[in-house]
Amino acid sequence: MRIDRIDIIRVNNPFIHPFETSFLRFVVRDALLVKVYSEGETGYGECKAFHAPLYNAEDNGTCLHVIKNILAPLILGENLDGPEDYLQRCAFVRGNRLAIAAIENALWDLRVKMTGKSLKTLIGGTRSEVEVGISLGLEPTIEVLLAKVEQYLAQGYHRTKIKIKPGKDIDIVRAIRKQHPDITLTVDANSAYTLADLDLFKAMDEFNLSYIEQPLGEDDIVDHAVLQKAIRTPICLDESITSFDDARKAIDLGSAQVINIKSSRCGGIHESIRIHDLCLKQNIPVWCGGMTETGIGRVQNISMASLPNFTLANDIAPADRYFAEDITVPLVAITERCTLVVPDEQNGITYAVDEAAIERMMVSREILRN
Ligand code: OSB
Ligand code: MG
Repeated sequence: MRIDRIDIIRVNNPFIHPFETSFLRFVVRDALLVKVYSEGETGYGECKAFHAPLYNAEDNGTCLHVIKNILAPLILGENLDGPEDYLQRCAFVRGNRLAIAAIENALWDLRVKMTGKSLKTLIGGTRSEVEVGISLGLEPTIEVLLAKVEQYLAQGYHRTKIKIKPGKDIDIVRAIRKQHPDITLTVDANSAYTLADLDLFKAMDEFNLSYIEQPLGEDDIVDHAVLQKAIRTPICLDESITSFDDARKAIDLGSAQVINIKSSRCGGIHESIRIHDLCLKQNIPVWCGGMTETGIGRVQNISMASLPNFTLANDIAPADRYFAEDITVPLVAITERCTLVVPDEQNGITYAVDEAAIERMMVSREILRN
């Protein structure tokens, strides 16, 4: 595939209801999309960074720079074999995996267009449907959060995950468990704690959580291993896993019993498949995490989660969970079983990008040619 042009499109999409995590209360999704043009076809990828470096070290500003000035020049005007060839060309780049993944994801989309095969088929997915869990943000009161828990349980969500932060943690878990003794319940701290909070996590063992997601430092696997040895509840790593090697080391150290795979955080679909395969071999179940992405990232996540070891419910929200508008046709929607159907050749499901919706949400567009 000859790479003729790359557009970097910045869009803003307001949240219907603010989504609050330990690091930020989101009111608008500020996102970068990458559109790669090749031989009359186009492929889209989404960069999952935020407006500021709050989740990991990258943000939309750094990603825009890295994509425009470092990564795009490596492939513009070049004859590329595909995502793997691109990854080899950018192997010298340290970190910046959200930026790397944005183009990589677009190249997978191009391969889908050029081969006529679904992403599921190209990566060896085996599931026809994937289960969806809900990720609930922090709310002003426990009562408001309990009402949200009820609302999504009524819709059949397969797992309830709640965001926690210091001071808003064990009381919330206790209140939810009191009302719902048997639901699949997890918490996500987004790195808000340290080993000084060991007693808090020991106390959480009582509540039979399926896992505690990323309690400690965003780049840590050593303290997580100490914590995991001290508690019964499995730890799930999110932020800390940015590569196959991270996953290998974390598993060897005993830092986690579950891994959340986000293809963006790990530098793309190719690296995520390697992590998936490693986890399958090592009996570490995985699930697909979300970044409140637009439909472009959401649809790729569905295909990713069709791999066999994605045995836990995924954070792949339907479009209307966060937004009044999204940028795919059709919009991503859950079935009555609270699953998402994986696009493949048999079911004939495909998602097109809604260019008009992108135009409406667009803040800026950079056009790159060689
Ligand atoms: O840690 O999983 C996370 C959203 C933004 C950034 C980080 C995370 C999240 C979520 C929501 O938990 C996942 C989603 O529904 O997209
Ligand atoms: Mg998380």
